[in-house]
Amino acid sequence: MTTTAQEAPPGADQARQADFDAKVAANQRIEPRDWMPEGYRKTLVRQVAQHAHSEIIGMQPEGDWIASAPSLRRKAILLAKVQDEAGHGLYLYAAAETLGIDRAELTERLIEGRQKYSSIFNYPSLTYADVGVIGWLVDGAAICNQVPLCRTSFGPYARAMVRICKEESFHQRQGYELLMRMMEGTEGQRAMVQDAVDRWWWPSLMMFGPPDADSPNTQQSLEWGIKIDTNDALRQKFVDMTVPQADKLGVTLPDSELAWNEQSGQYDFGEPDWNEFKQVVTGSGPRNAERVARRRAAHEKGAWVREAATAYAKKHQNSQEVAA
Ligand code: FAQ
Repeated sequence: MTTTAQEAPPGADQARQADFDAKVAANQRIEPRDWMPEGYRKTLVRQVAQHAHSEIIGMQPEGDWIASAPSLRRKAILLAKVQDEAGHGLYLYAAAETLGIDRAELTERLIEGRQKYSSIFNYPSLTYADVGVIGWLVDGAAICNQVPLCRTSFGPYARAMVRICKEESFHQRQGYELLMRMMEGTEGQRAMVQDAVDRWWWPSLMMFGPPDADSPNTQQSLEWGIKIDTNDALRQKFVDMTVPQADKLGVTLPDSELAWNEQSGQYDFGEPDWNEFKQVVTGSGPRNAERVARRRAAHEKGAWVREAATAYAKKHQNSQEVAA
């Protein structure tokens, strides 16, 4: 039997699989042109797309405050942060495109509710203190989750993460600095900060995903080197990092079970409301409908820009062909 150029010779799949496994075991990067198992590709498309969508939808809760930021300085900082988030979304869509899926298709999946984005962005930002708390807690959780992903096995995703993490770290500091200033202010400002912390603490813990025992993807993703740590391990790391920061800030974290455990050398903490998490992830959170509707409206409003850019690119290509 002969084989065509497209067909792999017998045994080739096992050889490719062995090569892939060896690269992952040696912590080498898998690159877009390398052979990869279909499940690996699909898992990455799901995770990277969900991550990209989160950055883009994540522009909304803070973006709501750009027009009413309390000073020119705060407005400039917030504008820069929200623009960074757009940039993160674009790096991540570009990383997903190297897996053979178009950004336009991923956007369709998002606005049709076929793909998820982070649960955290389905909560409202009610006061300006929320801007600080999103920077401190939400970006703080994002950093805990994403620093290990700089070592994820898929090259384009890992490289995007390096740049994103640098910017997230600035984001977290700006949030903490804003809260420090508010805590030095009036009684009313301190109460605003505490109220925002009370509302965002538990949703921030949910960002890390379901408990390991209920996480269908973790085991396989760890084996493929897509994930480096489990959801629970990262949640614990976040709590241990954040409690001393809360003390320094002078706020109380809304968890009566939070206590230092001498034996484990970590903080014990309470269980998030996983029923609420399920509701939010399946589309029934406080702001799901509004977030997706706004993204859809922005996409429809931008149709003429995409059409014009495509027409321009085509014209440019045609004139180059004529000149050649
Ligand atoms: N929200 O089996 P697992 C940011 C889904 S970026 C919604 O544990 P996995 C920056 C999960 O997709 C924030 N869905 O899943 C910023 C899966 O769905 P399926 C985003 C969630 O993938 C800051 C199902 O549940 N970061 O914040 C969530 O192994 C400030 C089962 O879960 C990333 O995306 C959730 N929280 O682990 C921007 C980081 N958790 O299978 C603006 C990269 C789980 O039904 C302002 N992603 N699900 O389709 C990851 O590390 C992982 O995907 C996890 C979930 C850890 C999120």
